[in-house]
Amino acid sequence: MANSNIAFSLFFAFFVGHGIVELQASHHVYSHLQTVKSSVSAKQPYRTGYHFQPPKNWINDPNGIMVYKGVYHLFYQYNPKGAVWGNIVWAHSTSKDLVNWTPHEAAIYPSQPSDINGCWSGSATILPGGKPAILYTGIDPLNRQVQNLAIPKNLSDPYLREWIKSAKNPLMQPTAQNHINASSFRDPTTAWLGPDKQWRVIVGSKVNRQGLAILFKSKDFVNWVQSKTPLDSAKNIGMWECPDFFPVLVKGRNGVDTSINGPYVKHVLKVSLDDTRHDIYTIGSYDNVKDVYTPDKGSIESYSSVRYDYGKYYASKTFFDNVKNRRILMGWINESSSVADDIKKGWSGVHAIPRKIWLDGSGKQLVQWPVPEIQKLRANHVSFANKTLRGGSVIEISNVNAAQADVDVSFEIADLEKAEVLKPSWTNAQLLCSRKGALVKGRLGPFGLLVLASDDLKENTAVFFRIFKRQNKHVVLICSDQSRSSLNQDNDKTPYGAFLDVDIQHQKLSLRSLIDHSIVESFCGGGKVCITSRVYPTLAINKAAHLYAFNNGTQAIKISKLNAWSMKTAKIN
Ligand code: DQQ
Repeated sequence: MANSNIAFSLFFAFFVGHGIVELQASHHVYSHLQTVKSSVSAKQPYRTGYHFQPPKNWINDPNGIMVYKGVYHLFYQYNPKGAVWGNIVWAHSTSKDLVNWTPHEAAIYPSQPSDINGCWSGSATILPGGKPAILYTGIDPLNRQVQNLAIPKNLSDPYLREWIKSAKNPLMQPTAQNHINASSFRDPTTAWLGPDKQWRVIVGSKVNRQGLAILFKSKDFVNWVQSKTPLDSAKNIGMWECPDFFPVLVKGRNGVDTSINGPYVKHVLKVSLDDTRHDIYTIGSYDNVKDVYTPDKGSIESYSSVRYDYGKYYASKTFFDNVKNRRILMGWINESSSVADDIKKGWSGVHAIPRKIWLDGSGKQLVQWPVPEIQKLRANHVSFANKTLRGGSVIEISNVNAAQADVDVSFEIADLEKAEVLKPSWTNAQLLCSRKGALVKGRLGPFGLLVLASDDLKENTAVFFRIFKRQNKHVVLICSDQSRSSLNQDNDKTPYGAFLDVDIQHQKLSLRSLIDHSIVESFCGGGKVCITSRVYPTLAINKAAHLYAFNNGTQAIKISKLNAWSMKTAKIN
């Protein structure tokens, strides 16, 4: 069966010393499939044209992303031997534009006792003098999770092809004294400098069901001392994987270096929840003298916290791009297909398009937008404006390659009074999208796009809005309904959804979707809500894929503007 949204953590228990150490991998572990050789045909319909993926095999988290001497570096969790998780190394690709990527040899792979059973996720920090350093999780001979350091062998190589590991590894490890859970201690962040000139880093962890961001401090980046209290924690939420902690400007869209603090920034703590496989975040203030992070009122870590993406998107990471003064977010998009299908196609996992990220004017959420470099792939521009979509209508957007496209559309609603009433119990957006899919008629909506659609519409992924009213306010629901995305029943086709905080009395409703054969990455309300769907059409592939705008509500709505482009194929390894 398909992967479900809830990850099943696997536990291996075995005896070490006097006690039992419980070893945990957050990924599905299929030991017998970890070294099954893959062969991938270039003609496969689900290979992406411009979303990052290696030629074959399994990939997951982006790691250690940075810009060095004008070159962007992407490392990522990779199984060189098969299409399921296992045998994990840090694969490495570089780029001058975040669009086209050149592969290199794996940068970090098991080679010393402190990582002999795997090189798991971690981050890069740029040390004074512009020297990069990588902290990553190693799995040691006892299968304990420990933290290691690697530095470039040759700083004059902009491609940073070779890395040396510290002879002092591991630098942070679970001991009988610190009570750190040896099977839940991983994914160090980019480190930041405090006013006392000491480095700080957090590592994800848990104790029972409490998620933790354990804080360590160091004067020299080698000797690390655990702080008495974690930087943050939350009860009943499970393991915090891949934490990310960074400042954002209160005003403006530029990014700032991770060590910056002051009244003009807020801090963001993102954690990847192993329980739900969602990347959630809080926004708050960070006192770097006392090392206390306080999430703002109403910004709390829970299963229903704000998310970077309400679809398939996990283990993300940001970095500060000091060349263009922006903070960039990169994330992993897992498959929604069965393991048998993944093995058959010989690969698994892709990365989302790098997104610029900044704080919304409300201060309550982040905004994300595809980096502008991606626009260089645009070709065959199709555009129209002021087109009325009557209730029940579907119009084709032709002359674009609908399997590999960038579509940007905005809608206007003439009479908001016609909105249906939102029932008080309708608080779960995803559930509402499941109940009210694209075929369920409403008044104001569903309207939006039908992407990766077959000409008979038997297959399509519907990305659409519905507008409700509650008391005197309007509520906008956005759904990515993949329930009809494929005739193959083995895929996870649960619809995704979120509420969009937008003032539709005064603003148009915008939707941009990056369509790439088996990915629909959507940015709604100018990037306030993102939803990524992973779909596997059987009819709507390559030239047989179509793109439509539709309105299945009773009320007419207007497309105020639509721009669509075919996307050229990027060099993605
Ligand atoms: N993936 C890595 C871990 C991390 C998890 C292992 C998140 O370090 O916690 O491949 O997807």
